[in-house]
Amino acid sequence: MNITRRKLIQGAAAAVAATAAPMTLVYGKSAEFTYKFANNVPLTHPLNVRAKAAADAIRNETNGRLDIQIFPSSQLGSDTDMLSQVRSGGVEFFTLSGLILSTLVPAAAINGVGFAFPDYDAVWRAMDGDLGAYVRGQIAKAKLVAMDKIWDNGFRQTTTSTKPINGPEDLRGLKIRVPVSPMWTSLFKAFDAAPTSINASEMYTALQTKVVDAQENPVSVISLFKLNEVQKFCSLTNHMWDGFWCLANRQAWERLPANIREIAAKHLNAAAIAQRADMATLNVSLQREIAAKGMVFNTPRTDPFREKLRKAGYYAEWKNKFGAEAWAVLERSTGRLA
Ligand code: X2X
Repeated sequence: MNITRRKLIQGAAAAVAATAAPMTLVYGKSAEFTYKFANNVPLTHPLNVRAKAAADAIRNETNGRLDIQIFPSSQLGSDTDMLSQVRSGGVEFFTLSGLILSTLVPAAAINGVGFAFPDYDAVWRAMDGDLGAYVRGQIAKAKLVAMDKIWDNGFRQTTTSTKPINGPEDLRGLKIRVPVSPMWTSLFKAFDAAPTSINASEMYTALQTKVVDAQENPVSVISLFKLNEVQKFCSLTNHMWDGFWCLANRQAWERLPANIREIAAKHLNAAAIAQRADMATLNVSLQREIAAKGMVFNTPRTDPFREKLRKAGYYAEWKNKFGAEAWAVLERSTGRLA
């Protein structure tokens, strides 16, 4: 290493030490509980912006006793890895799509049933109501704690490098990346597509190297992961709504004194509510932004997709898997599906 480079690195280390110093001065001691908060989205995503604000508020209100550090962008591993870590306690907090969580807690995929929710009003009524309570109860049985308020990922749209999707027949044979979850695989198989399960951390490369030609995600993720650089068309299929449960390792959660737990839950839930509002604004502005950069948008009618799913036996299959009771809770917010 040459001198200049070494100096630069030493300088950078000193700068980090200098910015870290005030915290030590304010609280006079290091935190009693230092917890990791991991997730798969970039630092720029409202989930991380609001999680960071919540961590600051929690540190403040607990007089520095609980220090939550954010690890964005799958820095600690893929979703599959991070799920193992939050179960073992290697990570204390992890925000994860309910559909991916369903590999451990099958009921957690229920909000992802294709074309179930017509709009956000119906989503929040369900997720802040009976359906969310039912899923959190199932999560608790897996020895994880889910905070009351689920964070928004969004209504998912379909992008391709090849052609717009105008109807279900355009999905036939399409090589599409989906996250790792039977709910996604089953949905796209019902459309006769060729889904491949790939973690979010590998998504950009898989599209760039043409391992797959398509993927599906909310506009916010498409833009913040820069997928518009490797995808041309975005069809607003709105085929499912997906959210992030804020999960805590149960032992780590219960190790916290009750008053600290209360402060943490209060700020994390408030952050989720604020994040939902951020997402509503962002989805509109980001669509405009990536359209200006050349992404081509279209809006197909949803009825033919739903009809195809019905004919393929998709709804009947999932009703059977989730059970009549859970399905009835879902249909209370969505109307009749199967
Ligand atoms: O992996 C994805 O596609 C993402 C970012 O939407 C989820 O976390 C489910």
